Amino acid sequence: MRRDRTRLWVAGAATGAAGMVVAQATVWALRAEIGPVESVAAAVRDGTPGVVAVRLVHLVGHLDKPLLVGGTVAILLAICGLAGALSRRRMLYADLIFLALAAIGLLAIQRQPNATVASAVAVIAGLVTWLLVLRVLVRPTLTGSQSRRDFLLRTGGVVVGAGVLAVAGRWVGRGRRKVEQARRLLRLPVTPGTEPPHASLGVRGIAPWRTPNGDFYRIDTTLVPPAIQPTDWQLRIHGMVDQEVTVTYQDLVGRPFAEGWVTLACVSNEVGGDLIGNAWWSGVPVRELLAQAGIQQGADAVLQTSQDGWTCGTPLAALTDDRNALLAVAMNGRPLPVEHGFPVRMVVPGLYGYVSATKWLVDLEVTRFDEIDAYWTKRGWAEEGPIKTQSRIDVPRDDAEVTAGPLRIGGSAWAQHTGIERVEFQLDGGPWRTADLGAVPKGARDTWVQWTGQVEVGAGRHTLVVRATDAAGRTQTAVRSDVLPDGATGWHTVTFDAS
Ligand SMILES: Nc1nc2c(c(=O)[nH]1)N[C@H]1C(S)=C(S)[C@@H](COP(=O)(O)O)O[C@H]1N2
Ligand SMILES: [Mo]
Repeated sequence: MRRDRTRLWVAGAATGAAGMVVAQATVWALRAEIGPVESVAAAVRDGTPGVVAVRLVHLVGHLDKPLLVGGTVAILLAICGLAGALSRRRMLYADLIFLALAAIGLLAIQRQPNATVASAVAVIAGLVTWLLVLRVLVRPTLTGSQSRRDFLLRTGGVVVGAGVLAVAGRWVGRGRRKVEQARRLLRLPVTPGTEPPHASLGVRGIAPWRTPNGDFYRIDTTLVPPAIQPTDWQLRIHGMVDQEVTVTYQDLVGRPFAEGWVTLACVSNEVGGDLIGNAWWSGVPVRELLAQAGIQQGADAVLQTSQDGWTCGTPLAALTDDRNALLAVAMNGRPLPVEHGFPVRMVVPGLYGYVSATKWLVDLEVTRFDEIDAYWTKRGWAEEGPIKTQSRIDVPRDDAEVTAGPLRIGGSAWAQHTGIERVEFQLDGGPWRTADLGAVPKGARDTWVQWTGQVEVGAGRHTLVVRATDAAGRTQTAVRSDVLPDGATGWHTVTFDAS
């Protein structure tokens, strides 16, 4: 009896481990950036009261990450052990625990900005593993006479199987190595871009003015980012044109380049959100290629298609006017990272990514809006997606605890392709005050701008609001609207405590 009970706990924990390994193997195989275990650990971290977290970090120093993940895994294993034990009463109880854990995993993933469908697929793979493996491990114990040898064999088999899968997952992910290699060996006629003086105000906690490639937000529908060799890449331009044009990578990088600072933003960026980044992009102005093809009367749109079949419709005018919409091959002076569209993507100043920023771009069809139905517009998002003017408070963070007295505040504001004229902030419903603005490149209107200000805060709870006015004199609306169908509006507000 006691022996059976122990076996059920062990079987539950082994099942738990197998599911987590399968989930992680899926993350590796699909090259997802973040998996369920990490996401749950992050949720635990964010859910830990600030004081406790700070204390912990001070106690354990840079060991906080492994401890956090290790601790989370240990707790999960214990819960899985409990599921094993409960399976004696009813298998359903165990299944419900696994379902609940999977639901927590999905919720945790969903709050990670760099999570993709692949992260969710990993949860499902883990859940299926849990449901199946538990049955394999506990059935014999539950139905009575099981030898110690049989129990050890089954449990051992599951552990070994999971290990093999983990190795296989990493190996499959490595299949993309060759493209990474080709990418590293490329020498492109690009410059790294120099951040203009005073673009960064040097306030701790404000997102850096230039977003490093590794920190740049990533949004796409792909499970596995397409791995395209530059030598295999071609772009076809067709539709309402005088003559079809096909360009190879070599042909493209042999043309005159243009470079510039452009801040990309996602339409699903909530007010105050971080689905936005600023980079120095290098490539060939797409209008040159469109001109070469010869655009016919009546066209007003370009349907862009990526190698994995994602599509978006872009106003023809935005690709042909003087804003330098680019067939970009480099980001911050480096060949595009695979996740950001290697070898070629589109970058159009002023438009949300979902209507313009096609990664792994392979096809441009000159057409009319009334003849196309692109990926996101089919799903209820607006046909046209100009980026809305927004401002964000980066310091203090929402719910922060600060020292009473003078407080430096700041953040970023953007009105791509119009430019920011003014940023104002308001503390505790008092008068609006004008913020100091960082510099932007000369004549540029396509990047965000940093803002900062100084306030005096007494002990207690405070509310800080920010709003921006664009170069055309339009102040962003206070009316809160959802990201669907064409981008969020409203003033970013944070509350914090001073003591
Ligand atoms: N091929 C492809 N390109 C795509 C997408 C996609 O799903 N597939 N998503 C778009 C969206 S919604 C955004 S916001 C930007 C994000 O670009 P990033 O991942 O480089 O930040 O890419 C755009 N380009
Ligand atoms: Mo997006």
